[in-house]
Amino acid sequence: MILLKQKLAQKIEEWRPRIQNLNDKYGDVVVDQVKVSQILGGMRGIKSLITDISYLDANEGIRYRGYTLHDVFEKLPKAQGSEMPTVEALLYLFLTGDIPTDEEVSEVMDEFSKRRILPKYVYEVIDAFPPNSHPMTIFSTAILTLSRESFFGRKYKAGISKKLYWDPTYEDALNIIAKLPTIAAYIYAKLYKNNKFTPPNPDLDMAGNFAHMMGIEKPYDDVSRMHFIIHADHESGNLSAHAGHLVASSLSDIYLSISAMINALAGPLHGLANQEVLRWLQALSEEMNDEEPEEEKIKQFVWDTLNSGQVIPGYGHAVLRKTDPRYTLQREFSLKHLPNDKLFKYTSLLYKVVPPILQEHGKAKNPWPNVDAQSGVIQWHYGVKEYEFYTVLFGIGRAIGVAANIIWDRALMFPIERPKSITTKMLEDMVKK
Ligand code: CMX
Repeated sequence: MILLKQKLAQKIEEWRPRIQNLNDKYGDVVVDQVKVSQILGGMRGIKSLITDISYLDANEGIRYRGYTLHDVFEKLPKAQGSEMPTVEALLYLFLTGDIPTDEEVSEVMDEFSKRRILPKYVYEVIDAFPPNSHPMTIFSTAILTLSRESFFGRKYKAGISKKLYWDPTYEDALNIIAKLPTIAAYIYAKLYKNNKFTPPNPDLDMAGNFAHMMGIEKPYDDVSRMHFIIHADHESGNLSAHAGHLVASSLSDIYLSISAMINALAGPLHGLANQEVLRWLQALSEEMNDEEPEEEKIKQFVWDTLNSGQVIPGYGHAVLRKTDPRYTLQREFSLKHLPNDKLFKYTSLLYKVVPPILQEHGKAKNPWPNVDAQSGVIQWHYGVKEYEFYTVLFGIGRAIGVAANIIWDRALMFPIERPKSITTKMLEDMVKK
């Protein structure tokens, strides 16, 4: 057993009595009240989920295991010859709450290397898709196809104690995370590169290997590390994480759960916003005749979008009330590596003009940019211009957090999720009282 799994097993044993104690002694303590507006408003803000892997503060942004994103990038061990930490180090942090040593990271890298091979039928399923299919549909299906490999599924059928559910789930989780970059790079090659697929290199870390399979030179390996790390988790209530958690709560295997998570991410109000940002930026750039951005013309374009009843993609958030630190990190990277990129200049000017316009427009509770306002511009700069593919990249990152959460859900033996619904008439009667 590798150090990561040993430490995880030990942490699980330490954690279980805390949950047991809360349940046994304080099960009737009221934590939150629910307003009518929250029932009608997508359950916004109701405190009803638990995770120790990340926490989102409306003003500060996301923390992973108590660390801000800046801390995460500073403290996690870096990939060899790289500015960025490895995804393997992040997974270690997610599962154990501890910053790993180089040796601990290298063990996880070896594990990923061993688990990376894709069965032939997955390539065949991807090949069977018609060429105009959306990459997120192919991605979700390819993951789903792997359900037949589930170790948890086999153990469950054979009969396994509930206390041990987390163990085969951990095996499934590492198996699927290790395979995602190969699935994604193969989809990219099939859809956009005439099937010219570069096979994986077993010596590279997960994100470095993804850059290698995409056939893109440095610093795209660091772009990939940064991208997967910042997208990895955003609490349990965000749509994709919640979808993954919900499906897994029925003891569906991790392939079924991660595929569901990918489907949730594929909507334009969530992960697909990164594709929408690029589509919108292209329309903006065309309107400007591809010239240097001009403030007044950009303002007009933003107003035209709003006046036609559309949202400004990449702006606003259900929880955040300040600029998303994931946006800031990518902006800092862009200022260092692509300051003269034309689309980056558009993005920078939008950062100046959009928030005051959204404030004047008066609807969005948060006028500031989110992660999606900047991620696609970096991909475009390094040659990934097929923007329909961008949400697949988000999906690889988000799978790391969702899988880690599912392992812990099983370790803490959380039950099947089942909130209560009521009828409109019941709600009307309640407010009359
Ligand atoms: N442009 C225009 N209007 C916006 C807006 C934006 N960027 N963001 C919010 N609004 C509008 C909403 O559509 C809503 O209008 P209605 O009252 O007519 O329905 C109103 O402002 C209030 O919305 P809110 O409470 O501020 O935001 P929500 O929690 O309902 O929604 C989000 C959050 C992200 C869906 C929304 O801000 C949005 O649509 N943004 C653009 C899409 C986007 O960037 N999504 C990615 C988010 C990050 C991610 O998950 O990847």
